[in-house]
Amino acid sequence: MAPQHSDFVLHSVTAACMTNAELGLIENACVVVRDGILVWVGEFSALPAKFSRLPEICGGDRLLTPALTDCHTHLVWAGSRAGEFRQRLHGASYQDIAEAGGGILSTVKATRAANEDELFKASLPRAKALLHQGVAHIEIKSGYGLSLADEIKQLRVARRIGETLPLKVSTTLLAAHALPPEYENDSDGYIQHVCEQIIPAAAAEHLADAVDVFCENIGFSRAQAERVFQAAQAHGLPVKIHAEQLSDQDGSALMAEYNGLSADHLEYLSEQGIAAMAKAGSVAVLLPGAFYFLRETKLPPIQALRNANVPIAIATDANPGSSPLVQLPLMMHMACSFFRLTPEEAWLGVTRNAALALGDTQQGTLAVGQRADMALWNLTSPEQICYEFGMNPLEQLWIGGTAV
Ligand code: DI6
Ligand code: FE
Repeated sequence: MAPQHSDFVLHSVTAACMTNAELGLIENACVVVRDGILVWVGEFSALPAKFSRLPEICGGDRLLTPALTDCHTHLVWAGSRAGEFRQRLHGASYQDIAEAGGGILSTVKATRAANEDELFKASLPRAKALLHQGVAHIEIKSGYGLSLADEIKQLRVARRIGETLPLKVSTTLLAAHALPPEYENDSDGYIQHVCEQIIPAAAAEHLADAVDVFCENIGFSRAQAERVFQAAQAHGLPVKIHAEQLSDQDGSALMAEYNGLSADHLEYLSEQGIAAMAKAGSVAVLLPGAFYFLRETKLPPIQALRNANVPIAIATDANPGSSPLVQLPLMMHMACSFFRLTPEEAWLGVTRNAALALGDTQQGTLAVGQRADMALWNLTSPEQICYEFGMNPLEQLWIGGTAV
């Protein structure tokens, strides 16, 4: 069924178009939507007469922005790790828990045990929560299946979320997230399985829009990540990387060599990694929720990223182990308070730069030709969303010109 959109003029808004570092603000602005696309953006007083017969919507002098994008989530999973959180607060270490079969592998066990419907039912509310905050585009990674059938199952559930809700879902194959028990002491054997079986299967079924690797001393090595990238490239899939989260493995520079979309986390990113990312035009995705939940103290190199003009995005990293949350505006607040991003950087990080991190050039700004994914906020100024948290200031969301 073709989506129903109406053509309309939305006026009496302050538009933050995200077209420059000052957010491209236009007072007394007006946008025109036709067939789900923005066909005019500017001051209401300059609206061409040819649009004057379209139905009008009054924005009540509210703030209008592009809809938000959450460009890094692992929101399809089963089970709960709340018990592990409790154990940690009673003195157990992360290591004790992992050795007792907990940690990522406990989520893998629960995710494998769930059938597709159960997994869908457990995950849908997380995506809905983001939608209700003004998010129109979500990336969802696999990585809790770690077998051919279970990775495919996770990706199918991610696609189904995109078919069920009005938002757009980009899927990422993260089979190289952790070592499954079947391959204990044989990480090269597992990487071979990922490259020769899982990536080709996901590509053949069009279930993955990108491929990701957890490159870390507790994950996979740089050399193993490169093998995964080569397989991804052979199947025409763009790459991204979880890198420099706990240590510097030079994973970001490797991703840049493969012209990847983004490197994510980045607390331990080096000057060399930053230079490589700048040259490739890749996005630096910051995940303040994981920084907070893991009680990390090392800050990502924000000023060096700024100096090198690397685009910065912000995402939730929604996952049961290191960032159990689905609140993108809260991540804007944390990016400002922990990382000292400016409110302008935080806004660009969940709109234009987040879309860029997903290779989506049709969304992320208010400009002619862009998809009419827009959010109207009960805010008097853009920085308010970074300052005050806990309220939901969303007044209205449109996705592809359709009110949601
Ligand atoms: N980095 C993380 O912080 C999460 N995954 C990753 O690659 C942790 C995922 C989990 O603990 O379930
Ligand atoms: Fe992650």
